Amino acid sequence: MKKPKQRSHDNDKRKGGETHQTTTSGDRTLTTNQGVAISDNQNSLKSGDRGPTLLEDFILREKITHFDHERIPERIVHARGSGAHGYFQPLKNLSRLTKAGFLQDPKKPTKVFVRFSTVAGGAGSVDTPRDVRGFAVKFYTEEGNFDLVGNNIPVFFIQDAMKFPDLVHAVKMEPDRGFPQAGSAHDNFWDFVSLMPETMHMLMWAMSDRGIPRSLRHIEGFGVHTFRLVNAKDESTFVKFHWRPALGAASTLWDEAVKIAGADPDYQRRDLWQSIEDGDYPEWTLSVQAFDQATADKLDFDILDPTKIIPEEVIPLTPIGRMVLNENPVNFFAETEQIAFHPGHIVPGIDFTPDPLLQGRLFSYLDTQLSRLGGPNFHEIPINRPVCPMRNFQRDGHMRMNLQPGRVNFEPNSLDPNSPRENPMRGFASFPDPSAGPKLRQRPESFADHYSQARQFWRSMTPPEQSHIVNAFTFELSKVVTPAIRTRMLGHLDVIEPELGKRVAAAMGLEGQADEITPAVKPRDDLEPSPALSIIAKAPETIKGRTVAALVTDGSDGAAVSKLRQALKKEGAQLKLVAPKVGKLKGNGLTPDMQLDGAPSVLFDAVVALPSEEGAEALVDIAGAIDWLRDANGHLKAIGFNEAAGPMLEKAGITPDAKLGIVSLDGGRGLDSFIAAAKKHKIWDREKLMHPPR
Ligand code: HDD
Repeated sequence: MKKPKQRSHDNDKRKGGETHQTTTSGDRTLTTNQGVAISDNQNSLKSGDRGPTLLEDFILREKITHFDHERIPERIVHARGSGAHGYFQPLKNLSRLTKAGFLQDPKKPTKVFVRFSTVAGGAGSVDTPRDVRGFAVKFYTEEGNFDLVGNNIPVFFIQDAMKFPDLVHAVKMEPDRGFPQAGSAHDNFWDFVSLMPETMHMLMWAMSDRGIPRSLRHIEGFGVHTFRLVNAKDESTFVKFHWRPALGAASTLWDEAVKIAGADPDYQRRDLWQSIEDGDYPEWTLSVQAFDQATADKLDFDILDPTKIIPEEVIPLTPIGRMVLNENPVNFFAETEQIAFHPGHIVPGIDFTPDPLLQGRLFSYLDTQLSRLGGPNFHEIPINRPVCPMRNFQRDGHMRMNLQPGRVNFEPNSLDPNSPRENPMRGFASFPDPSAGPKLRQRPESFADHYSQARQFWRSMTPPEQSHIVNAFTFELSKVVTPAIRTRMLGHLDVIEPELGKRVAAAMGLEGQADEITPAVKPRDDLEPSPALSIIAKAPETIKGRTVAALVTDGSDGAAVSKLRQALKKEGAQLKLVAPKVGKLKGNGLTPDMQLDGAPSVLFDAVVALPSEEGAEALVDIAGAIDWLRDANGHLKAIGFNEAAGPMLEKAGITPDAKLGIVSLDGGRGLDSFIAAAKKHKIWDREKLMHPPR
């Protein structure tokens, strides 16, 4: 059921656009930016109809000048992103933990805008590279904007902001050749990380299935750093923030991700957009791991170290709120591109810790907006404006929009008793963090263990997930051409877990060639695996929000199609019809949604082949149709079929086996068992047969 639409900046956006047109002439006449009505938008002003264009043509010059400046610098990282509006609602009153106003009343929603992103690629890069996903949420609270600028991985590559430019230079395209785009499989990245043991834990996450999520609706999100919540009594509690998707986390396979990149470079942006258009709103629960100083002191790592997690089994998650994304942007540039996130945008009741990575971020984000958005007034762009009053004595600068009346632009003043004043009662007061010490450039000893949690991550994975990690390292390191980088990295993998190192070395044909790496701190062998880190172990059996495709032809059984459609709808999934031609089919009146060449099976979660006998006879000779099934099989998807599809399956090398999710729909319970198989998302037992672990 569609929820009532809530949106931020309604007035700004809609009225802004319309005022311009209606006040000009009350009609829809096209005008210049100065409001002058335009009589001809097709031809420039020339001297004679074949003559040279006149410099006088102020309309042409205004239009072209504006066009020439349409792009702004893309984000140095996280350039490729997709956003949506929505709302956040606390699950209960959280005054025990925090005085933040938006976390008090479970009946009161707060508007949000979320931007998801990949990190390495440019703004026009594809959606499905192996990469970290950014998960940035702006809460428009009545006490100011709060930005939770996180990722879909709970740890970071580095421990100190000083290394961030090096990390980003290393991962992005190499500066001489301008490639690879949106990919970490190159020498620069692996050279850097193999010289920085603190990256090992995050590398395990990035090489795991987390790096290739099924969709943005299927990612978890993390605030990464330890933050503080502060209540009205000024008591502080440490927290780690976690987002959990209502649909559960899910991933693609690497071969699938690679093929999706070609089939639909906008796969994840389109999925987010379409699900919101369909009223199937993406939803997450916000949870915290809350703990006090005494608990922090007992942990075997430093809570200020952003390369460490606190396993959920040690400190469980407490759900505190729910976020629903229910409205697409009106304009991609104005909203998704111009939104400016900053971890320093916080509100009373939330505070920082001295995590050295967070501390550096507190400088970087404000600074980057100055060059990206052109000046210090980006907070006046509608998507960035707080919903609460905003008043101070900051003045002027590029693109100042607000009219600031009066002669008084300073404080203290006696000239205007109504001008803004500081407010010790309500104003933001930093928690008096007691940490201090001598001035030095030094990493604390408590940050020195770089391998124990990487090992714990490996041991927390199911066997298929471990195989995927082996394959990902093998792929990436095989793309590296400098032998010394490969063997150095193999040395690290040996330290993380000898089995991992051996398997990757064997897969690369480099057995026994790993460098000897001596860790600063011997990795622990006694950390309990954390099942919560595995996507597969906790995957819900559901097809809610998923898309199933049926391959149909002229003469396909229309009744079977509508039965399938109904059954999927009941489960919250949808059916797309794929056919050799896009026009209405003969003999059944079905209208295909997509044509076969533009709808490879990688774009769907499960597939069904329902051709007529004649249709199947024609398709059996079409490579695209056979690949459609072959890929679905290789990508471990549930496959349903009718009797007519038999020869196609045979040609694709697929043996029907209901236990492996290859199910005939002809029998009485065929449809039920197909849906049961599709709910598994991937049939992992099939993987062992098709892609034996390396
Ligand atoms: Fe960052 C953007 C997340 C460390 C500097 N970062 C950016 C975005 C996300 C993150 C999600 C995109 C926001 C958007 O959609 O506009 N960054 C993280 C996380 C980090 C992290 C989870 C570690 C825990 N970042 C980090 C460091 C620095 C930066 C250490 C610099 C010292 N990040 C930036 C930036 C960006 C950015 C250069 C680029 C565009 C922007 O800020 O607005 O300032």
